[in-house]
Amino acid sequence: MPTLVSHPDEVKIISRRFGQGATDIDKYVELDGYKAVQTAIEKGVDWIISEMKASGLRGRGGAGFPTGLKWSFVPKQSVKPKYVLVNGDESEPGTCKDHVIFLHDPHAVIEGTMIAGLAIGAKMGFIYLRGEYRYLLKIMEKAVADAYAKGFLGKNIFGSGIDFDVVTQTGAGAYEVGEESALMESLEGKRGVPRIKPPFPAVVGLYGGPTVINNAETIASVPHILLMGGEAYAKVGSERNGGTRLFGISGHVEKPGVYELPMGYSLRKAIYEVGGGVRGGKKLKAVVPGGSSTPVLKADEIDVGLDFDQLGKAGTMLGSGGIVVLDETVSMVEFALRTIQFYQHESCGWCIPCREGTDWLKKSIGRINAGGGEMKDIDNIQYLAENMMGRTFCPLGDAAAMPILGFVKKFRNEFEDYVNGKQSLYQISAAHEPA
Ligand code: L3W
Repeated sequence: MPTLVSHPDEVKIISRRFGQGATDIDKYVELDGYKAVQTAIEKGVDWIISEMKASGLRGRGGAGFPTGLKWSFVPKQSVKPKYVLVNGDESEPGTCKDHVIFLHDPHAVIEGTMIAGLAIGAKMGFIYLRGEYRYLLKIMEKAVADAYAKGFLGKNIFGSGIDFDVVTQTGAGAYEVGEESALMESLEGKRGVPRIKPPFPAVVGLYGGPTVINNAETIASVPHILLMGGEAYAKVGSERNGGTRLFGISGHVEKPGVYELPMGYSLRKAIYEVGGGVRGGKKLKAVVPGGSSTPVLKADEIDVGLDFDQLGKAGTMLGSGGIVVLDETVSMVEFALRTIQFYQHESCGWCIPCREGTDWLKKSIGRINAGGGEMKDIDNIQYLAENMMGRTFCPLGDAAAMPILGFVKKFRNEFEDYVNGKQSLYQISAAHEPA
C-alpha cells in the first residue's frame, strides 16, 4: 500500500478515513459510515438535492459541472429504469486521486452511489474502474459483498422499502471510456466509442434509461456532504467552488502525493509548501495544473487559486486535479511530444479530426524534436490544434489540442530553437519512443 502523505494545510473531509482501516465494513460504520444514507432515506429526495445544490459540489472528473443540478435533470417519471454510474476510469496522465479512494474508503463510493440512487429514483448502481485497476476491483468487490452481507444493499435497504443493487465492472485499458458516453457503450458490452450529445445521459443514458454519471471522487464526497451539511461544505471552498478536492501533486517536487486541499488553495503553496518545493532546489519551469489535457502555466503564472473559475480565468483548467510540476531540466518540445503520443495512442479513431489531428500533431512535433523540423511546422501545429477544438464527437480532441496549443504559444522560443538546431540548450529529460 503506498505511503499516505500529509500536510497541515489539508482539510480532511473525503480523506478523513484514509489509513483508518475503513475497508473493513465495521470500521467504516464506526467512523459514521452508512449514516448519511439512512438520513437521506429519512429526509427524502428534495432534502438530498437541496443539500447537494447548497454544497456547491462540482464534478471532480474534469468538467466541473454542478452535481446537484445534474441530478435534478433526471426526469422524475421514466418508463425505462434509471441508473447511477460511477466513473472510476481514472486514466488522465497526472491524475491518481480516485485510486486512493478505492484503496482506502471503498464504502464511501458505495454509500455515495446509494444516495445518488435515492435522489434520482434509481434502483441500481454501477461502479466502473479502469482496466489497470483490477487490484482495486478486488477491494471494491469485497466492500460490495460485505454491504450485501450486512443487508445494507439489496432488498428493502435500511427498512425503507427501497431496493438498491450495486455492480462492479472494469474496463479493458482504454482512456477513451473515461468519457461518459463511451463508458456507457463499454458497460453495455460494445466498443468504447462516444455517443453524440445531446441527449445527455441524465435523460437517455445506460440501456437508454436516465443515468447519472459522476466521477468516483464526486460520488465519494456525497456522504460527507450530507453528514456535515451542504452549506458547511460550501464554506470550506471558494466562491462557486464548494468544498475540498484531492490533488495529485507529481513530477519534480520533493513530496509528491495526493493531498486534500480546499478549493481555491494557492497553486504556489501547493507546489512550494504542500509539495515541498521543486526537487533538488532546481528552478520551476512550468506546471500542468489539472491533468495532461489542461494547458500549461509558466513559472510566473502560479499565483492563482486552484478552482474551476480562477484557473479558467488564467486560461487553463482545474480538470481532474493532477498537478504536474516541471523543473528547468524539462524540454517543452519533448514534453509536448510525450503528451501528444498519449492522445494519439488513445484516440478511439471514431471521428476524423481527432484520429488524423492527433496523428499529424504527433508527426509534426516528433519531426521538430528529432531535429528535422521547419518553422512552418510550428504554425501548422497551432493551426491543426486550433481546428481540432470543438470539432470532435467527444472532449478527447480538445483534450489533445488544448495542451499542445499551450506549449506552442507559451514556449514557442523552444520550438524555434529546435528548428534552428539548438536542441542542446535544453537538457533532454527522458528517452522517448520515435515518433
Ligand atoms: C444534462 C445538460 N447534463 C452538461 C453533463 C454531461 C457531463 C457533465 C459535464 O468532459 C472534461 C473534458 C476533459 N443536461 C448538460 C448535462 N451535462 N450539460 O455535465 O459535461 P461536459 O460535456 O462539460 O464534460 P465531459 O464530457 O464530462 C470532461 C476534462 O474533463 N478532463 C478530463 C480528465 C480525465 C479524467 C480521468 O482520467 N478520470 O477525469 C480534464 O481536464 O478534457 O473537457 O456529465 O452529461 N444540458
